[in-house]
Amino acid sequence: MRASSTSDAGGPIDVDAVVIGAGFAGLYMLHELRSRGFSVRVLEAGSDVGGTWYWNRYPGARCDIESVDYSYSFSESLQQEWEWSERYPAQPELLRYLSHVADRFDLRRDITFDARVTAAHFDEAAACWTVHAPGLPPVVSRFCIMATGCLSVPQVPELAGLDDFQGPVHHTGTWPESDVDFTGRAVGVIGTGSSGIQSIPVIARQAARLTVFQRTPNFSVPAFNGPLDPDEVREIKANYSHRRRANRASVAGLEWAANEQHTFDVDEHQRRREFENRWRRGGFHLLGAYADIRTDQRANDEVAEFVRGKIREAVHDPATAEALLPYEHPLGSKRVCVDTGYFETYNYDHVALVDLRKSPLETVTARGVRAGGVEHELDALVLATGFDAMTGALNRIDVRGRDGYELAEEWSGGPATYLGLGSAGFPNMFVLAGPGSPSVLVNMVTAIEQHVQWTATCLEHLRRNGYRSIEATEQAQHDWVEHVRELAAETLFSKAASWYLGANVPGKQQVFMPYVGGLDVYEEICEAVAADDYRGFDLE
Ligand code: N01
Repeated sequence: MRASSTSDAGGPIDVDAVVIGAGFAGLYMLHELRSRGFSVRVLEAGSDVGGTWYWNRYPGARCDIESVDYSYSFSESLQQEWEWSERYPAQPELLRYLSHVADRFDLRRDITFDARVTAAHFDEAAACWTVHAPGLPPVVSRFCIMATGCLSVPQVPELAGLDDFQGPVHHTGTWPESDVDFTGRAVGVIGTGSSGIQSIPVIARQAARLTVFQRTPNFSVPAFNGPLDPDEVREIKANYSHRRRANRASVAGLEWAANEQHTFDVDEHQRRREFENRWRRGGFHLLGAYADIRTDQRANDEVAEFVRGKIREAVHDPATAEALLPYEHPLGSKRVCVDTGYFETYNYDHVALVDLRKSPLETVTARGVRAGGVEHELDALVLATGFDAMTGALNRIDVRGRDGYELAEEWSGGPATYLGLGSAGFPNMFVLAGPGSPSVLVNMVTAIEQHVQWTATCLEHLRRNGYRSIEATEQAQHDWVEHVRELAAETLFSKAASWYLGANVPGKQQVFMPYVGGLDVYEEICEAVAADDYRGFDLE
């Protein structure tokens, strides 16, 4: 294979594969391809590695999956030597981890930072991609691998008057690197998804006054985060490969002791005990209480009411508690938030909740936010308003495949992929852990490792057999898109106006994007496709 080459005169960089993004997916893709003898260039918009964990520096940013699972398994020595300090890793620790990985595997020499890719065009005659980032030489490569992330394009709502606000406005997804100090300030937070729910308790500790503008109440469960117990870590490390294999062979990319019983197989007393036990374990364990929580509305109502009871217990003022109770969507149909002291924050005198359903947001003014006829005076505004998820980053790149196909145009009715990995009309392009794959519904790092390994093995197969290109067939893609849609329709996911559907972005086609069938089943399908000479792909 070709060695990576750059022209001093600014001519193209010529490699076997270009990878867009240097987060969890891009870093491992680079390492895996390099170790299999491919030359690679990674283009990263940020000034350092980290992806999601580079940009999301907002106060309280933390992963909702446990550190010992939300980490790479591909290197036994890496997983043995790295010491996590807490059960749920905070953003700075995750960034240190990814930086360590980049150094340990000497990845930085093949990464160009501050390289925001604007275009990727396929040349059919040469069977090569040319990838452009302003101010940098183009990269020409046989394969183009999108490691662009699912939550990397912040969604800033079109709020009347936003430009008139005189204080600083920060979106949680593009938080400044320098410290933002809210001491003595009146701060407003718009949005109560995971980012809002994580940042609100931390901002409340600093701000003189905090006003939360809530449009839709959300389900949140406590993390019960804390330092990791060294004995527990020793035990995990002694059997790490076993744990990782179990994660990989599970529905969610992490083993969480899912109960196979159904909600009404047991009486109310037993049900309550099961919910309580899982609540006390913290995080997503509650979702595994019964097998029908995500498919049966009555079953879901039981666990949802249990969580609403916990909210009533946590919040002292009954009217505020009432306003915080989620009824609009089934539990788990939007990403359940995992918090530390979120609901209790509303017990502080300096924290106020504005229920936008009763007091609609009218306009941002120079001095604050007016909602329901009341102007709330603010010194700073935080937008925890989410992302143009899953397709946002890809659709913002001018991706052109065979015969002038434009990706944004082809996907205007929703992402069209085969296995989430390839797209008809876009030969030699791979998408890592994006739409059409388990992706955001499972432990992302496990999903990424599966995709990276499949893709690297596929590239080796092409090299070994002298193929120049691989492309999903229209038929295989059509069948897969239909399959992904049908599976989602059997669940309660379709009952929420969530970002999984694209419902949070005005004008975006609403199509349920991730594959709900589970990582275990999904990997079996991917392996069967590869074993059957890449069934559903054209190889030339
Ligand atoms: O974004 P969201 P997020 N006026 O879209 C509100 C992952 N994540 O950044 O529900 C008023 O969930 C909107 O209201 P509504 C995780 O997968 C993980 O919080 O549309 N409000 C909602 O309350 C997560 O699911 C971690 O009515 C407006 C909020 O803004 C995903 O990222 C941490 C509005 C957006 O919630 C996204 O989470 C953080 C408007 N015009 C994120 N527009 C962890 O690992 C939007 N909203 C823990």
